[in-house]
Formats: sequence, C-alpha cells, structure tokens
Amino acid sequence: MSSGMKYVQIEPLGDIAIIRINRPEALNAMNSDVIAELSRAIEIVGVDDGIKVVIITGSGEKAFCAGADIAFMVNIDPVKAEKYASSAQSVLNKIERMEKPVIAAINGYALGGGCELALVCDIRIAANTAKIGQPEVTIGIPPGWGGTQRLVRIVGPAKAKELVFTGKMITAEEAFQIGLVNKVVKLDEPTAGSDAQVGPAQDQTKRSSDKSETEKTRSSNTPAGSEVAKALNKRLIEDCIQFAKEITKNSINAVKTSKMLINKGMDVDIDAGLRLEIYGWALCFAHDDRQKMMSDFLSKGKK
Ligand code: CO8
Repeated sequence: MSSGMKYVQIEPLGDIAIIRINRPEALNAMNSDVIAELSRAIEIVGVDDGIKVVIITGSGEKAFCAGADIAFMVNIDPVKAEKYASSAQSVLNKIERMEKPVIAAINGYALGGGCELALVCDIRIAANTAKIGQPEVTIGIPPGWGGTQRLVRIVGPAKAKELVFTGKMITAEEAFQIGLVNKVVKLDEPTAGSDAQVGPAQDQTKRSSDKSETEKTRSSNTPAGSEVAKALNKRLIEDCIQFAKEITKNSINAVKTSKMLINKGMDVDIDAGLRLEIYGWALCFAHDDRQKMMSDFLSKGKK
C-alpha cells in the first residue's frame, strides 16, 4: 500500500495490515512527523473494511519504539510539551479506540512512549530479546502518553509503580510474568503458532546497569547476529499474523463489540458495565453474520 509516508509503512497482508514505524536510526523514537504519519496510517487502515486486524511493529531488529524524541524534547518549554503530549495522546487514543483489534509486535526496545504505544494495543506479543520499560523518570519527566493510567490497569498498581518509579527495563519474560505481554516468541522456537510462552523471569535490569544487554543487542550488528535478528523479526511477525488469523476467523462485529465493551467497561461501575454489555450483545443480533454462524453451528450438529 503506497501511502507516501516517510516514517510509517503500511503493509497489507490480505485482511491483516502491518503498520511499521520506520525510523531505525533513532530506534523508531517518535518525533512529530512520526506521530502525524502514525495518525494517518491509523485512519487509512481504520476505514478500510477489508482489514480486520492491525499489527503495529518497529523497523529493524533492535527497537519497537524507544519512545518520545529526546532530541526534540530537550529544548522545549511547557507550552510545546503540552502540545507534543496532546498530539501523541490523541494518536494513541485513536489506536485504542479503533474498532478492530490491534496487536503490538514488540521486536526490541519498547521504552517510554514506545511502551505506552504497546499499552494501547489490545494484544502484546514480544520477541524474547525485547526490553520494556517506562524510563521517563531517568530523564526528569513522568510518563506522559498514558503510562500512568494504562499500565496500572494492565499490571496493577504495585508493578506499575515499581516500573514507573525505578525507570528500569524488564525482559520480555518478566513482562509476560506480570501480564504486560500476552506471549513471548523465542528464537529457538521452530515454527510460528507454536506455544512460545516462557518460564519465569531470568533477569531484571536497571537502565543504568543495562550495558551488558545493550552489548548483546549490538552483537546483532555482526553479519551472523544480523541474520539471526532478521530471522527472529520474521518469526515474530509470523507469530503475530498467526494470532491475528485466530481473530479474523471470528465475527468481526462481535470482536469489535467485545473490544468496545472491555474498554468502556473499565471506565464505569460494574452495574453500568453489565447494562452496556446487554446492549452490545443484543445489537449483535442485528448482524447477518451472527445468524449465519449460529445456523452453521446448528446444521453441522445435524450432520
Ligand atoms: N529519542 C531520540 N533519539 C533516540 C532515542 C529517543 N527516545 N532513543 C535512542 N535514540 C537514538 C540515539 O540518540 C542514537 O542516535 P545516534 O546514533 O545519532 O547517536 C540512536 O538512537 C541509537 O541509540 P543508542 O546509541 O543510545 O543505542 P544503545 O544500544 O546504546 O542504547 C537504548 C539503546 C538503551 C534504548 C538507549 O537508546 C536509550 O536509553 N534510549 C532512550 C530511551 C528512553 O529514555 N525513552 C523514553 C523517552 S521519554 C518518553 O518516551 C516520554 C513520552 C511522554 C512524553 C510526554 C512529554 C511531553
């Protein structure tokens, strides 16, 4: 799909679209251009009825997204900071509020705004080399793109505070253990779609003591390391596509309604959530696919 964009690519794969942030020279950090193009990409895939599931990932083998652009932030005043945070938040909100499911394929560092980008996705699947964190406090700011709000709802207040207060990076394995990612794709797993979930966290590193991991990631710059990293990236995307196909085979109306009910249900009390659920559920009876799927089930039972 030619979108004429510099920093964001849209790759259609049948009824699945991959949106790739393409600024590897800055580890896919989001400057104003990236934010504007991401917004446009979301609009394009959002209105395309042929696309049922969206996968968001980063270009290269090292980073999903290293967050907000520190080179831009270093010299801005509070007025510009407010504008920058608002424009990024509105794009992230747009992703969260998309009717169709969105999967984050976390192919490397997901830090600060990069972690917050992953948080607005419905499902997070990480490469086992990924490192995730909210390091904002290490550069003098709190998370500003939803990290203080969404992280707590996903991992609970204790873990959210641990991550935000320390600014440390955690491994994909640890992120899986605390429910921050749904699945970890391991390099030595032979095929996509196999159960790639992993065991207990093996290490937990602070940003300041992360050099050894950084060195490990740098080893992907050697020719052999680069091939391995490319293979892993491909496997991660294959795994996400496999996951997306588990969704696209279902009723897209029911999936969209479920997403809306889960998102809105978290903002209201349980009684209001249950009432909303009744309305959403009942409205699905207006769709033809519901009747067809129920009929298919019943007729299969008679064979
Ligand atoms: N912004 C701009 N450039 C970046 C960023 C970033 N977030 N991250 C990396 N880069 C650049 C580096 O400057 C470097 O550029 P160059 O080659 O020109 O020197 C290039 O990417 C490669 O990075 P490194 O050389 O640092 O790579 P390493 O492998 O040594 O380290 C790390 C990788 C650990 C990921 C390291 O780059 C790092 O710590 N990056 C910063 C991560 C971070 O702190 N992110 C949070 C930013 S704040 C944020 O996201 C807040 C969002 C809400 C803000 C709302 C306020 C208005």
